[in-house]
Amino acid sequence: MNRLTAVSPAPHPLSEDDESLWRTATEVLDANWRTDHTVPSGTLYPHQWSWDSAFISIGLAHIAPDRAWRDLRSLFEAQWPDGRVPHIVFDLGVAERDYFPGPDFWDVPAMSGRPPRFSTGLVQPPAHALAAWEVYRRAPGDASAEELRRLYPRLVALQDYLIGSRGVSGTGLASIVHPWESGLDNSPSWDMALANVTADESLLLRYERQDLKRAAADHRPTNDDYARYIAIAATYRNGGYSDVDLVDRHLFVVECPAYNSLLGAAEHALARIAAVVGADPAPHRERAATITRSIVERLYDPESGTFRSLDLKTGKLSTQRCVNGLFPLILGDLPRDIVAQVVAEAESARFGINEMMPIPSSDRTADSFDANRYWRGPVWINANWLLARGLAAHGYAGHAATLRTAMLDLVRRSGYYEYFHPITGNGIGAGAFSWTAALVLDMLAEVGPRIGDPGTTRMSRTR
Ligand code: 2M8
Repeated sequence: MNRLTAVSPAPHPLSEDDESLWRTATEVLDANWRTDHTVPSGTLYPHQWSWDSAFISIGLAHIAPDRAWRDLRSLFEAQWPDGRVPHIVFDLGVAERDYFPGPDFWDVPAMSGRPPRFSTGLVQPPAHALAAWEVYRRAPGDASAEELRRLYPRLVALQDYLIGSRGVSGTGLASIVHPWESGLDNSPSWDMALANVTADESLLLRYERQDLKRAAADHRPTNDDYARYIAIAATYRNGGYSDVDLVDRHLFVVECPAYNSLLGAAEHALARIAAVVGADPAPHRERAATITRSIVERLYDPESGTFRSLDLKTGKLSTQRCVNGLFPLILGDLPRDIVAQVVAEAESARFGINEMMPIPSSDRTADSFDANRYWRGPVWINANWLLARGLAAHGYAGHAATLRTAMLDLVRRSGYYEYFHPITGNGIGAGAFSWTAALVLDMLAEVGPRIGDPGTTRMSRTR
């Protein structure tokens, strides 16, 4: 495997502590590089994951732009003819027993020159257009412009798939058909919809969980939830991954505010990319405006001043307040009065922006809050990095800086963990986790207190 021969320097002088953080983050990404992509973790996640690659590429742009583009390219080489970009691209050299559900479970047919079983049939949050734009801004030049030109039609095809085939409500929003598609897999945001899915735990006798061999059971989803995940995935697979009549035929069909915020952010990014590659930005701007409008009309609950997920099978908004409800902050065109409500929610005791700890994945005061179990309470760096960007873009530079300080302190103290205990700050899940390292690099590279106001200020590079 290629190794980065030397650690690329930060774009500006760092303190001794930060210099060491920069070096160790680089080492994590280097160790997790596999020929043409980065794995999220060498132990728990030995394949390529879709939205992980987006965050990872943003960090790689600072130290190895060629790898950043290669990572994104590898992922999009696995794009299906219908435009979907799979949530996992399998490394067929990795043994089936090393990750469940692996290639045999998903049983995807050969397509686009790919061998059978090369991926799952699910998608993940469309963070890639945003990532491609951010990589380009961090590593500008002809080579990056050429990469953007190559990726642009593929990024558009992904949006077309999500807004078309997954646009069940016809409002410009995309539905997810599995909690894994949200990336916030085990969030309480899905509890109401999952309660209507019956699954027999005996499924877990047929299909053996591998995650519990590598992570503590009380940090991972319960068997009950896992059986439901398997049942939902098997239904989609048995239907040939068809998106026809989803609401009637499928067990889980939900509109998520985080997913759709990234869908909208992708259109904003595509408008900028279009301007570079000589395409028309106007349709992207129109789509972005529609998505923001629909998120507000459909997923905002004015009484609580929060965004929730919407179960399309029952027509009900989830009652749970989770970090996905804060994600619309990443939309620059979110109406100001609603921004203020979401910021109030982020400041409240439920999420509590403060210098000691980044924002937890779920409402600290709710019965469903679980400080250890993933996406039900712990702190995740990718969510906080996105929220910090959104806060900065809406003029809350102080909050953005507070989050940035809290994230860097947490990682300095505990290491590059997958997620963190929201009270003690202890690392949980996989160590040496790629997107944590990548986003630390990005935060260290940033000049001044702002976290990447999209489209305006950014670091000045001296390298
Ligand atoms: C987690 O999800 C995978 C399934 O996709 C798992 O639990 O096995 C989530 O945190 C997801 O957001 C992430 O992309 C993935 C790999 O880091 O792990």
